[in-house]
Amino acid sequence: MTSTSVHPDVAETADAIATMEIRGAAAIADAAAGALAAQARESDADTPEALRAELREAARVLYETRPTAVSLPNALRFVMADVEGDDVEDLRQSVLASAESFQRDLDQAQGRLGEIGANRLRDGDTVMTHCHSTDALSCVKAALDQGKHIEAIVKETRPRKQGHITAEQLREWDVPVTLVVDSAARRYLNDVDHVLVGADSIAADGSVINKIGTSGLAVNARDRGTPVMVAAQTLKLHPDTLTGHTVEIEMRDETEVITDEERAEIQGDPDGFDVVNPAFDVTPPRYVDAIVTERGQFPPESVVVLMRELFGSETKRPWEA
Ligand code: RUB
Repeated sequence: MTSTSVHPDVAETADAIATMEIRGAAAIADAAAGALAAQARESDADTPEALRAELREAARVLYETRPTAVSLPNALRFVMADVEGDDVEDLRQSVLASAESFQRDLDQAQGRLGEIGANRLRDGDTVMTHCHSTDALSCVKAALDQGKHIEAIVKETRPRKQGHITAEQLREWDVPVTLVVDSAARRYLNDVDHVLVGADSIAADGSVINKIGTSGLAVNARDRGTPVMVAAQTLKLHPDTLTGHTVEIEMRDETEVITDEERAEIQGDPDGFDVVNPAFDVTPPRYVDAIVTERGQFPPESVVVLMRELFGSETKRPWEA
């Protein structure tokens, strides 16, 4: 079976994830679960085996879109973990129920995480954010709902400027926002009470993989004595790191950094330069004060315990035959 045999909704979702129309680890997980449900709902497979093969192929197409956010393979694992059915209709219903329950849990986990994270934020605090994380913003929202006044210094987050999405969301909630370019962050760290970021993946040693620039921000924050809080649902725990695997850092196209005209000029120059565009970086656990999940707040070094409890020692790869 080729990728063209997946349902158009799956192909569309995969394309939207790859091009970052759908972006952010939680949104990617939600979309992947929805796409598996679409494959099951719309399939005209006539045997459970045929439907399983289609689902595997759909999962593979989704899996191959972006490599760093573990929420994507974790979503595929969760949705396909216990699906069963002796006939096509039973199997279809099982996938639909599983995807729905995953999406519901995702939403509830973010709500719970927000309430826990909000306990770290005091009335009158200012947070500094990086990129756009719905998990991080759920902490601010819960603090606002508790009646706290929160302000934000929002890093623009080059090259794709996802900080603007954060700024817009916070303004919608009437949070006073100051937008700064990334290189201005250190200058304003003394004015903030917390650095608040999300995560695409968390490794077994407590390292946090998040949007490029997070690690520099965390190192600067440690230097200034500003606590770094990472808001990340347990879906962001990367089970493969339990067995020594590292998290792949996505390298994106140089066109996110320089224009075609700029590239054309460089190409005419024999001493022209290369452009690299890593989308994420790794913040070692010693720069992180707390990882806030829906299961509570953890020092980064102890997430390994939670990871073992939730994933065990063996992880499945349902996108493989
Ligand atoms: C987004 C990013 C976010 C995490 C967490 O990167 O790094 O901080 O994904 O987001 P990109 P959330 O824009 O490249 O996907 O908390 O919403 O899951």
